[in-house]
Amino acid sequence: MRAALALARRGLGNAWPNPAVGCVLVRNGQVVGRGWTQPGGRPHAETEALRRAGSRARGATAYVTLEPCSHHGRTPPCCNALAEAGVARVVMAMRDPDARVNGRGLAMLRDAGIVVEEGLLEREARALNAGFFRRIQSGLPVVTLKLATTLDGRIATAAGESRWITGPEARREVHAMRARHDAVLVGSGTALADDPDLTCRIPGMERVPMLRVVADARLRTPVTAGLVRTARIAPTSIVTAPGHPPAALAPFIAAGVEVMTAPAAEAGLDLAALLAALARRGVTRVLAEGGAGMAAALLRAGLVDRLAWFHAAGVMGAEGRPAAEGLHLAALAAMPRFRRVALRALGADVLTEFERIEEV
Ligand code: AOF
Ligand code: ZN
Repeated sequence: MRAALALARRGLGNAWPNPAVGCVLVRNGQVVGRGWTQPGGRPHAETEALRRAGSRARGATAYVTLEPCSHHGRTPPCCNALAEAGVARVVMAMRDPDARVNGRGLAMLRDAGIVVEEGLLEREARALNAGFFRRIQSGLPVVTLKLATTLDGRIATAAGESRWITGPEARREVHAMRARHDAVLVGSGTALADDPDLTCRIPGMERVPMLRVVADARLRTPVTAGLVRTARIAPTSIVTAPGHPPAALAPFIAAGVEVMTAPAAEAGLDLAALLAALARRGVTRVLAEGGAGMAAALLRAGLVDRLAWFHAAGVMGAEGRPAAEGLHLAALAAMPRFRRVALRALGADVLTEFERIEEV
């Protein structure tokens, strides 16, 4: 199951709207097939593993990180495929909460005479596809907020200079992080100031299904921005407030940008509504990359599930621009708090990862 989880991880950031599933087929103590959910969500992991195993799947045990599907989608259910291949036993980490499956897969396998066990490494499997489960259960994706700051939490000098605060190792890690997410989100201020690319440029890790999303209530993004000009190569969505005249949207649509709307809020857009719109589009994992207004708004709304904070060993002082602006804390008790889950040195920088502490 650990091997199946490692395979599943390969699908993070490109299996959406489907969960990233892994499958290992074992016969007589030997691995005879391995598979994971393919880009765009099909073929499923089990199909891939069975294809590789061929006739060696007969009598094998399938270790799957999620309950095999029982519904007819673009292809017949994985349960049928497992039964037809003669798989003798299926060990699944957990059930699939998708309403079309949710226990039906398990029943189908048992009806076919297959021995079924569930719950092996369930916690790990749940964490791996937290985004998919969140989308199914509450119509939102999970959100990682990425920040790259000085030791005193600054993201740019007073003059706006920010390239580069962190070194090449940290920046490469940001690219890898993008590849593991379904969508990368920035505010229009960042799109204007940095003209970022927001792709993963690590060879072999480019992710075509990844969405680049600009939250832009006032439609300030210039049509000449890189994100707009490259929209046909790497998909770009602009989420804006309703009510802009069609003529204002037309140049973006003509450039291949997907224009979505979300209700406006005091400063910008209602980010919960924006995230819900992305979830309806199939997005399960969002990497928010700034700027300071977006970071504060996400934190204030309690929408940050995970923090990825890169610290460069430098100091800018209070004149530098802060990482989160507009948090408006009423009291210390209201401060968003996180639990550290990982700590790593990257060149001269440090990456600390945190998880939200759920209120009890
Ligand atoms: C599996 N193995 O690798 C994945 C599964 O749209 P479809 O037909 O591809 O079905 C999508 C649903 O299948 C998805 O919502 C989830 O319940 C399940 N994903 N199932 O047996 C896989 N990715
Ligand atoms: Zn399936």
